[in-house]
Amino acid sequence: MLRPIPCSIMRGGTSKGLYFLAEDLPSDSAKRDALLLNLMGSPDERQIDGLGGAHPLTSKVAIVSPSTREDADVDYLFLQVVVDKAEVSDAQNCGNILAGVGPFAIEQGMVGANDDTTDVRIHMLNTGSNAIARVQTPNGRVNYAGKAAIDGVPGSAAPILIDFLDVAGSSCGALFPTGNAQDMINNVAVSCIDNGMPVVLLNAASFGLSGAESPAELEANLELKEQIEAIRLEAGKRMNLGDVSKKTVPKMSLISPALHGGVVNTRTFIPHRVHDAIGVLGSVSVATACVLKGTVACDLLKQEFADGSIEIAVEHPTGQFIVEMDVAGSADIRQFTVKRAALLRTARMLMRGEAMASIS
Ligand code: NQM
Repeated sequence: MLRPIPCSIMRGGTSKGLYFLAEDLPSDSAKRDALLLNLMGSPDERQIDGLGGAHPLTSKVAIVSPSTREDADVDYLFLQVVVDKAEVSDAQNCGNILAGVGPFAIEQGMVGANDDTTDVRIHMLNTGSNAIARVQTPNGRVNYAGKAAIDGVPGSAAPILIDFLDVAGSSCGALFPTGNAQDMINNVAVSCIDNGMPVVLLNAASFGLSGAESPAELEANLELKEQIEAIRLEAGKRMNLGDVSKKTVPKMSLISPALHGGVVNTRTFIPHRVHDAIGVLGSVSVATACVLKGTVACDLLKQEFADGSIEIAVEHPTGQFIVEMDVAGSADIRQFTVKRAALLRTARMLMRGEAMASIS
């Protein structure tokens, strides 16, 4: 028997996922995860018997509920459904899927819409941090059409402005969880940083790469993948994440000099496939490393940044990601604070209805 579950499918930024109200899913996490695996069609590389798109970027879930907190309207739990394994992970957050949470919450009547724009205050349960998403709501209805273009998505759509307020160290306990701007792991210089997403930055040149290789080329390089995974497993321990063999963090960003007028160029393992662009919070972490002394990014860029409001263009395989940050203190990792990180995303409601689960 098939069991209907109310569900929306949305594109959030450069990712796509299933959006649910928490009340429509089992409260027991083992039962919930079994249901999500079934709906997505995992484990199966093609996810042929489910709604997943056969890639980590299209095998994502947002679970939204009213918040009990004074400083938030809704709570958002992100779950990564692994494509080819029977695994569902809450160990990471996702800023792209976050872009759909504001519109979803308004569409579901959880947040009342204003006449022009509506700010949705979102508490991100994976990391215990907050974001504010500004959604366009002319005449009190969510508007998806508009002129904002983001690299990695064809066409344009209505802008959703997202402010992150307190994401530094939200997964690892500190912005630089190893206590250093730079460490050596397996004879490779790395910077381990968490400004909303745990990321290990590595210089592409350390692996004999230019940094301009395509995701497909990098994924086909098995020796490189093995080296990067070995560094990741050790970095995970040093970043207070424990055994990360079954976790999708930390992400591994290969950096190289910018090619198209940006600040830095990236290729990011998330962590086993290579991102076609770069994650939202992932790019906030990379951008932060760029402005701080002693990181592998700083060594590579040889560029100084001042206090105040700065914009960092992070290049990726399909374009650029602009991160705006209000920073204070100095470029020393011990005296530096990010007061706010802001960025632009778009989202689109693709389907609203019932997903049919083939387990009870
Ligand atoms: O870093 C992919 C994505 C992400 C995560 C990943 C993200 C973020 O693009 O906030 O958005 O790194 O797994 O959806």
